[in-house]
Amino acid sequence: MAQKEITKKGKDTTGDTKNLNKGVQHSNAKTENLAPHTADSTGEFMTTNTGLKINDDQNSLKAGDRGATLLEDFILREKITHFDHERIPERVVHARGSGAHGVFKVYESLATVTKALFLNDTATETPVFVRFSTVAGSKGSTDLARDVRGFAVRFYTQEGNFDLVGNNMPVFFIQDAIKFPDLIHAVKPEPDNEIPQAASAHDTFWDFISLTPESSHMIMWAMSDRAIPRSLRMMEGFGVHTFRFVNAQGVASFVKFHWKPLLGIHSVAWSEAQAISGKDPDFHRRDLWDAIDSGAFPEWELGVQIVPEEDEFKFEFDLLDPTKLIPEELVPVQRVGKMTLNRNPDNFFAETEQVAFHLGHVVPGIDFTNDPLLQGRLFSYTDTQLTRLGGPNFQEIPINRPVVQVHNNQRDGHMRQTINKGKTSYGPNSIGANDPRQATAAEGGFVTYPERISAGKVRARSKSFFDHFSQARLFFNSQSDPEKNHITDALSFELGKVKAVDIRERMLALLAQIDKGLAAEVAYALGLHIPENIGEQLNQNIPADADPAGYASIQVESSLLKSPALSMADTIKDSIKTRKVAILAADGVDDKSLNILKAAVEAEGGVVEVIAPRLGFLTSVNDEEINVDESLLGAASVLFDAVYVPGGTNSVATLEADADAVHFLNEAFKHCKPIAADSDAMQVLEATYFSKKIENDEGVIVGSDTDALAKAFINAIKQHRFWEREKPRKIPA
Ligand code: HDE
Repeated sequence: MAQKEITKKGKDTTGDTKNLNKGVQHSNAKTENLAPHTADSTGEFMTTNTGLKINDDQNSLKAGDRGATLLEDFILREKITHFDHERIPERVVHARGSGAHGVFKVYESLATVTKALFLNDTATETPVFVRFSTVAGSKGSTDLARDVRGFAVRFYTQEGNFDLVGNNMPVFFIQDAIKFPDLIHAVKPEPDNEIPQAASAHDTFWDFISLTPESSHMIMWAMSDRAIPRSLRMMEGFGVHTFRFVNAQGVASFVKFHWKPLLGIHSVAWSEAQAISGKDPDFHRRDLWDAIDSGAFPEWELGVQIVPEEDEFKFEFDLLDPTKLIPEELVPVQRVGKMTLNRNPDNFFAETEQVAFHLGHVVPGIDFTNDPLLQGRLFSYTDTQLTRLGGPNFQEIPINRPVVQVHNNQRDGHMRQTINKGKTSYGPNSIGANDPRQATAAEGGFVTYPERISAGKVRARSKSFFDHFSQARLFFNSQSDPEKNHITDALSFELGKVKAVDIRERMLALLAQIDKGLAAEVAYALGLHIPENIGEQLNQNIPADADPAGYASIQVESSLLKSPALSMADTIKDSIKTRKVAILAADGVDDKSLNILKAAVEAEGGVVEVIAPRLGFLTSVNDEEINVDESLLGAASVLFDAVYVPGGTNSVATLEADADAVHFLNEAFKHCKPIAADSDAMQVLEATYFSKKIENDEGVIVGSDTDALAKAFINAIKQHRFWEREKPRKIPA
């Protein structure tokens, strides 16, 4: 697809100025496909929905200027009626989301394993639309809830839409779709009082989890820092289920999908997440929007783990079990292509809200497995859109339309858009020459992989799904010490909010099955003891219908003790692109040191904001005017990745005496962020509680040579956080 570059002003080379937000953008098959459905009112007259020009949209039609209002006023009625029906039901899960457009390109042909054309042709740039989401909260809830993140990608391929509807964690809470409504009812706000919003820290969630040992592995992920990402751009994505690739010869293999962020995987601290939720509940949405708007396009590499069909039973776990991952040390992740998000939506509702993903949207070369969670999802996604989008024609909404033509004998229904010509809407037919016709596999028709199945009908769980703890333990053992501490703290926080002591105790028994040390630390925080005879306790407490096989205490040891790929401590740390740096300053600031550091950070792709006691301009020691981006009143350290204090006698004296400036630094220190200061600004650091520790503290850099200081500071920002600072475990702010 030829690329048309569009300039900052939103003009492309053909002079079309419609519907483009800022930033350099590219046209592709999907932007062209959306174009006829977009509208731009710039310079246009206002009209009714029938196209009648409106003369007065501010006053209703009245009998005399003091009323009453006349029923005749069709303009008033149309405007109010449309408004009355503006809302549609939010998604039952993943209600809160943020979307973006982009493109995907495969590095090398994957034809040996899949015939999917978009994975075969290195010249094809496939348009994508991505929606990231939290799971439990409502549409207006905070971005920083401790939660799983949805990571749904639609590829608009030349063979139809392919949706990879994944999460930022590679496993799931349950093994069978029939339990999904129970899981979601348990995590959503409690039904009597609708409390709490966007939080799992309450009785019904942990009641369900404590009775559902298969959730152990996912609980380790959900209580880890993965659940509080620094940015949607800094999360991994996973297809979760094992899918199937099929090549042109009909040979199948198993595949797990991954997304690897090129900025690395980073998180925030839990106390920081809670503060961000108050300071900027749209933190992730804004961060994604701003990055794309400024041209810092987020990128991920698509990864695949491929398992030949004959190796299906080679593993200690069942490939069909969605509570298990394939450790990367056993089957390496091959990076096969790159996705770049390069355009913000024009309209949130029309695109991000109305997009309807479905993992049943596949293309030839990609097929399903019998994972019982996957199988249930195949039903749910279309079904839910019928209520959410109001009928069976939701595929005709512009964001959902494929870039290829749609022809079939489906007709009518609410809000039908397509005007189908001809007399026939059935097949076989002779009147219409039997069109539209079916395609053979050679013509690109989708042919289901002919997997052999021979079995009796049963309502049962395979015994190969009964090991619930080995990978939970593998995950925990693979974490760095700070990551382990965060899991302990998260569990202590969450279970601390649970009122029923028996639920807390049952959770301790479950945790003890994963790691006794972890269970002991959480028990200490809760002021409880781990129940004795753990296995028996579990079996006694878990009702037979929750654990029909009595397998709650089955222990299997993974032969792999550690998987470094599971720890965020091992992520790439080579860039400060889009990281936000605060410079604290006041009148009399040394503009030289401020400007040198600012330029150095910006040269590496970082974003700098000057924060001062008041908005407007600062006057530097050399009488230079410096623009202030935020006042100390409006800013907060939790919205930044790092902080710098330049010199300048008056500036330093003002900041030292400003409680908000000192708090800013204390909080940045508490959240283990890099802090830099000019030697002349030592006074400000001395006003903080951490000043005594400066000498030994990694990530706190003081110096008078600004060039050298900037270099060290940039290296520190690349590290993201200095979690070791938490060793004493209690840092005030
Ligand atoms: Fe979903 N899920 N899910 N899910 N899911 C929905 O579909 C469902 C599951 C995921 O940004 C719903 O359009 C069932 C796993 C994402 O629009 C609904 C089961 C994974 C999104 C639904 C699961 C996901 C959804 C609600 C168990 C990771 C948001 C609105 C069998 C692999 C997509 C909608 C977007 C949304 C059902 C489990 C990911 C109700 C029944 C596992 C990212 O259909």
